[in-house]
Amino acid sequence: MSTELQDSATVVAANSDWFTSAVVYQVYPRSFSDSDGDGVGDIRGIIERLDYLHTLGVDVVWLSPVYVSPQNDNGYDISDYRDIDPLFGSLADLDELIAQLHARGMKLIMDLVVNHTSHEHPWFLESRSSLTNPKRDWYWWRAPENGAEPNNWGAAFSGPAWTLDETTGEYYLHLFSPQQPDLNWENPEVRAAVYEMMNWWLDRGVDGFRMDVINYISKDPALPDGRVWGSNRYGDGSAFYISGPRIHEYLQEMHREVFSPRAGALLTVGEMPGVTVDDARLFTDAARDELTMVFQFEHVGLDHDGSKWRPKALDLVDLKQSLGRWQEGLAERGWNSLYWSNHDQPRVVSRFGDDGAYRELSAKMLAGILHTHRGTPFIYQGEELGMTNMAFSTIDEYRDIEAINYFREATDLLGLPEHETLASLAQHNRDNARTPMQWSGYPGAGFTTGEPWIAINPNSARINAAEQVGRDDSVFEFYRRLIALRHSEPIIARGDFRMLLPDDPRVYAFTRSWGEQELLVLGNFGAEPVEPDVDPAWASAALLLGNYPDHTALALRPWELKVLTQTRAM
Ligand code: TEU
Repeated sequence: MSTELQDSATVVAANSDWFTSAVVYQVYPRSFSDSDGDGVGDIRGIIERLDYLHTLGVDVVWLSPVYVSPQNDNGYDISDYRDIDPLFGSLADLDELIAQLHARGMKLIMDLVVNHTSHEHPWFLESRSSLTNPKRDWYWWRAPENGAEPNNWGAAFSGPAWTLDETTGEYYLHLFSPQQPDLNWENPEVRAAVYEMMNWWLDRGVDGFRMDVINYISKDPALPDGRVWGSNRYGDGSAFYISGPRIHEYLQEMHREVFSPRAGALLTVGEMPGVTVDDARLFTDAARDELTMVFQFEHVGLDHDGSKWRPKALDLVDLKQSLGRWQEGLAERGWNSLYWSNHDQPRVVSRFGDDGAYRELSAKMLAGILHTHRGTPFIYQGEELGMTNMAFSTIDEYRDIEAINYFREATDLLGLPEHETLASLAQHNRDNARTPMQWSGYPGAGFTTGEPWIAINPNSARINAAEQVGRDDSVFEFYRRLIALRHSEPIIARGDFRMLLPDDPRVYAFTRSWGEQELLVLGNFGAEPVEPDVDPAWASAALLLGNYPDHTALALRPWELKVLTQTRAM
């Protein structure tokens, strides 16, 4: 391990606003690295790859769920919060992962899934057993309304948000699948049990949490019908559970009970679909003692029409308008997270870039744009290699409950032709992100020696870590440079942000400023050369970072990124 890198990570961790200059890397364990040849990634596999992450330079690892789970939603359905699924290893492996990360100056944040549990969690088994069980009220149970569901809400993974349980003749609420019953946070015993479990993990040495759909935990107890959009079968209940009535109270309570004794050192990231800028400011204003930052979803909702299964082309003007508003909204108070990718989103180079002829250039341009915004950047495994979407040709190749349920619903219930349904799944399905990490060009991609749980992208022969680490102009080395810049340049971590050219459909342009220093960031979102309409005085500025080997004043070549720097006379 290079001491230079370790020192920079240690310095980062010593300050209370350390997260402003930190970069987080998300590991989706199932697809990261398989140490025992069963075709599924595991914790020992992650441990074997820590030098890779250290070389990249990331400060924090976010680990998607490794808890005991029937794996209906790949671990986002937990049946034991205090143990590791044997598929991934053991608690001893996790302890070693923590120790090995800490030894390299990195932190670990665990995925916390407490809006719901698995239907196999003992809490739910007890709750469903009788109307009078002491844990009955730990979940949302309601008697049938006129012999049917208590309200019209639909579930995220198709069908209604309610399932009838024969044991007691009542329905339980599940915003995702029937295997993911929602916990009732109105009940103080539920909250206490969750806080106790969180403290147990922090005592074990983890450094914080990425908190799954945490803005769904407070629901309007009246559970009113939701609006039915277009020709949808079900109502949209989100108005009654997104950032619901008691959400800030719950998070402040969690802060008191769990975070406050170690607040400055922890990283707490709330995943919050549908969160508004104004709410995000409240959630992340340090003075309010709630969370460090939130994941918002606005910018990843711009390239489809309501449903993610109805893709449309991204309009760059919309992207700038959206991200620019978040930059502005959290400039004075609060803090942004920055991401293009995660385990629920398509691969960014296939989505907003060009995964053909310009794959490397566009992957670097997208990375450069994101990482020079103000906020904490998140990298999803394989993004640093410019990994692409996967072309699945039949439904049998899919593994994701969301895609499989949608396919069944569309073909069986709605009668859509299979080829049309497969076509609508292609762009935004979550398995795009979940094909195995491409470590090498060998069979198994260096991910496994066995049969992988999901197909490996055939382009692993060409796109892989072994080919990129150490090759100066690779996507990997570009990410490495971006991370180092965030560590060394306060202007990138904390400088003011100002969006330029809001109406330009092809150029993404903004400035950052910090004292006398100013940066101009320019990105060409296309293959046509373009002359950006910015102050010509920038033509003489120095190039801090670019994705072409040479520098040609202000004109932008296909998918070109330039980060220019100059010092202003004050
Ligand atoms: O995702 C919540 C979420 O709202 C989405 O990103 C979700 O994948 C999308 O609505 C589906 O179209 C979180 C997790 O990240 C996801 O993997 C889980 O499936 C989900 O919660 C349930 O725990």
